[in-house]
Amino acid sequence: MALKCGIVGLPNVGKSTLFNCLSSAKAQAANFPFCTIEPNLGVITVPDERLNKLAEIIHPGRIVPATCEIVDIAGLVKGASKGEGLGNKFLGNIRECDAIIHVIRCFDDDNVVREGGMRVNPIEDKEIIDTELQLKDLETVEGQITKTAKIAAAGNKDAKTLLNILNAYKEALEQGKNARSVTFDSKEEKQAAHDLFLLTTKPVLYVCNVDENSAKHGNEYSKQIEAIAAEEGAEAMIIAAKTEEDIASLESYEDKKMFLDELGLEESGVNRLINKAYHLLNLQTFITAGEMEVKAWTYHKGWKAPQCAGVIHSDFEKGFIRAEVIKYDDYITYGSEAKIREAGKLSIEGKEYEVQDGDIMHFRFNV
Ligand SMILES: Nc1nc2c(ncn2[C@@H]2O[C@H](COP(=O)(O)OP(=O)(O)O)[C@@H](O)[C@H]2O)c(=O)[nH]1
Ligand SMILES: [Mg+2]
Repeated sequence: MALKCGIVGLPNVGKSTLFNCLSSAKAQAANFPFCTIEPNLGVITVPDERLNKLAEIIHPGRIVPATCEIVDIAGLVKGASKGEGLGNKFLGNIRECDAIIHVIRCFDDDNVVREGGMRVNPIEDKEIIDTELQLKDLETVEGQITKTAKIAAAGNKDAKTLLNILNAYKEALEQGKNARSVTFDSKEEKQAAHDLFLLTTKPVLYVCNVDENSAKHGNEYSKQIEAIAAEEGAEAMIIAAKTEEDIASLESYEDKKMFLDELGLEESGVNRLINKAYHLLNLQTFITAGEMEVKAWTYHKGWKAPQCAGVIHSDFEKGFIRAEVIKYDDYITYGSEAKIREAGKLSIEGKEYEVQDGDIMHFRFNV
């Protein structure tokens, strides 16, 4: 279940700079090098200190972190939904993503032109992008309404449910709201809504790209975005992309650390961003640990043991018998599986066990 995030935003806001600084994160995660699949598509590892700590105890053959695909989606400009700029090419790119990283310019720099040559205006920038995505969704929704209305009129129950969903979305989109502002209660409605693959239902993370001096606390521009994100119930974060790009290009860990310290940051923006994306998507990590490898697996918060077993292999889910679970903290405290067993800290869990972030899992199954 590789997570895929798409970076969107107006031209010259720092999308490619952010993409580059994510890609230079390869130095931090040398065991799974960043690879550029296409010029605008890269795979990065999800930073997770726990894997390294476990490896210090277990000395496995290798460490396998979770990965995340990042796409730098260019071409979104005013009028894009009607074919301006690169036109609709970007839409397919966004549709394939699990989450949207919306980069917004929150820095002044006369050398970097803003569209139309106007003053920096983050709220307006955000609205331009939101509007293009909403218009595209409105087009999709209206098309579906025409089709669905006929089937619903013939008495089809599923079509009636879908029609209600579509009308709710239409109303919100016409008011300039994102489709994600509409929520549904039942499982059936949620599924039907998801199957529409609308652009503005995808979870979004607003990234305020600030100047170096604002790297820690942000600035007036980023405060505006944070306020509006809070209203929407969306997440926002501050990053100084250009500075982070410089940091990421440094060779040694010590140099990076020093640079971050100077900025008053504890963690690089890349790490914060990936962790935010995980949080946004309700994703968590369980770990398998053995002599061969210590490996991170991604699952959805709330999943039970058999479903998580299925992430490793479908046979594990089908033939699930039980799971042996060790808490990460216990592993670190006791320092070996034998000692954990002795202390009675290894628990045997059944089908109903809800896996917790950081659980070290061993599945028993038969096929
Ligand atoms: N001063 C300043 N310039 C930046 C910052 N981020 C990006 N830039 C510059 O803005 C220009 C456009 O950035 P780019 O990442 O290519 O934008 P994109 O069109 O959104 O991909 C480049 O010259 C960057 O060096 C920043 O935080 N501060
Ligand atoms: Mg670019």
